[in-house]
Amino acid sequence: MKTISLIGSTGSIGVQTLQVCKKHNIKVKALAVKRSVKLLEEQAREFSPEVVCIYDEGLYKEVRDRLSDTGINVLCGMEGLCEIASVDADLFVNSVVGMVGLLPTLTAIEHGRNIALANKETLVAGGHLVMSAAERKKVKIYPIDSEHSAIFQCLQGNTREQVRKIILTASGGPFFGRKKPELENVTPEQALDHPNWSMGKKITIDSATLMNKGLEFIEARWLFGVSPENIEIIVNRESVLHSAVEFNDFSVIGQMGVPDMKIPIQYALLYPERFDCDVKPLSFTDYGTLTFAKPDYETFDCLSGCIEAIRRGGAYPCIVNAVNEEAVGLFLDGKIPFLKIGELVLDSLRDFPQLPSESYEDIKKADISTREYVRNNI
Ligand code: MN3
Repeated sequence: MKTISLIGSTGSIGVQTLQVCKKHNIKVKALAVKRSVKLLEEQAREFSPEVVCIYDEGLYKEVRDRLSDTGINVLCGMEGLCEIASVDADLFVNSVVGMVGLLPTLTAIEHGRNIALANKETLVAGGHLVMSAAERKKVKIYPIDSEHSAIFQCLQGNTREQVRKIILTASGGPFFGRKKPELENVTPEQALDHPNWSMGKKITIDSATLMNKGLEFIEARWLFGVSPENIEIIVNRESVLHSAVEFNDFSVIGQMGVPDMKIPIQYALLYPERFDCDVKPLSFTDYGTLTFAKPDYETFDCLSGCIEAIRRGGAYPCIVNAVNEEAVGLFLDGKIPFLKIGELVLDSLRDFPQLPSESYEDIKKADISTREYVRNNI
């Protein structure tokens, strides 16, 4: 029986991961959540892991009391997350949101655990650290993000040397086709209304600003070892083509399916097997037409900011990510307008010198000083 440990189990990806585990009889050995005590208890009782972790240390006692009759070991904080990451399981599934996922990823690698990765900030902030550690420890990283799962699937049976370019698809988000003047008064409610995918709040805002595609661009650069010049972003409005690879002979292989995260989650969990999945089959004739377009780099500053950040390398991807995490929080709290998110991202590229990025401590420092910068600049 295959076993996993999972952090971020009450988020959108986490909940679907557990559904896939249930369907395919995968044993869940460990679970971690940020602060959803009630859901954690329900999941713990349903899946009977050996250990759970509540990231918010203030809720530790409550979780311990709720689970006192179960014999389940309860941990808390970053230390707890890292312990979950090192649990002896076939796969460590990282589906937390944000920079908080980086240290657990690095810890799992040090313990030789293969990883199913949904936490894109891990590769954005510390891609060079993660990939070199994974290579050293011979750890495999299976992408859960639908685009990267698509690319990973297209690469099966081919070598990296045969790849000419990666074609990363974007839905375009809820504001596709609009220009800056039409985005000035966007409210959190409007930005949270995504046409194709249902996701958590942070990633939904990131999809509206196209920051999400910028983060995925950086993620693709690290996961597949391609230079930024060899990644092209195209908009597929229907989110049916999930990404594609162009090979040396100009043959293009793409992966398609209905927009449902269960497919990439299941592929990462069961790789290389393909079994029945609880999604609708893709019907081309229901769609009739698939439309493609270039992204609007002038309007969506977050996207151009991310591409500039990975071209410069070093700590810049970490910096733009931290700016964005802070800015999204401020936008959701009604403290800054929508367009200010992208403005702050571009400002940070102008204002920050290159910072050291050789170690986790360097990255953490860059992350902290960037967050301070955002708070001082609004
Ligand atoms: Mn994606």
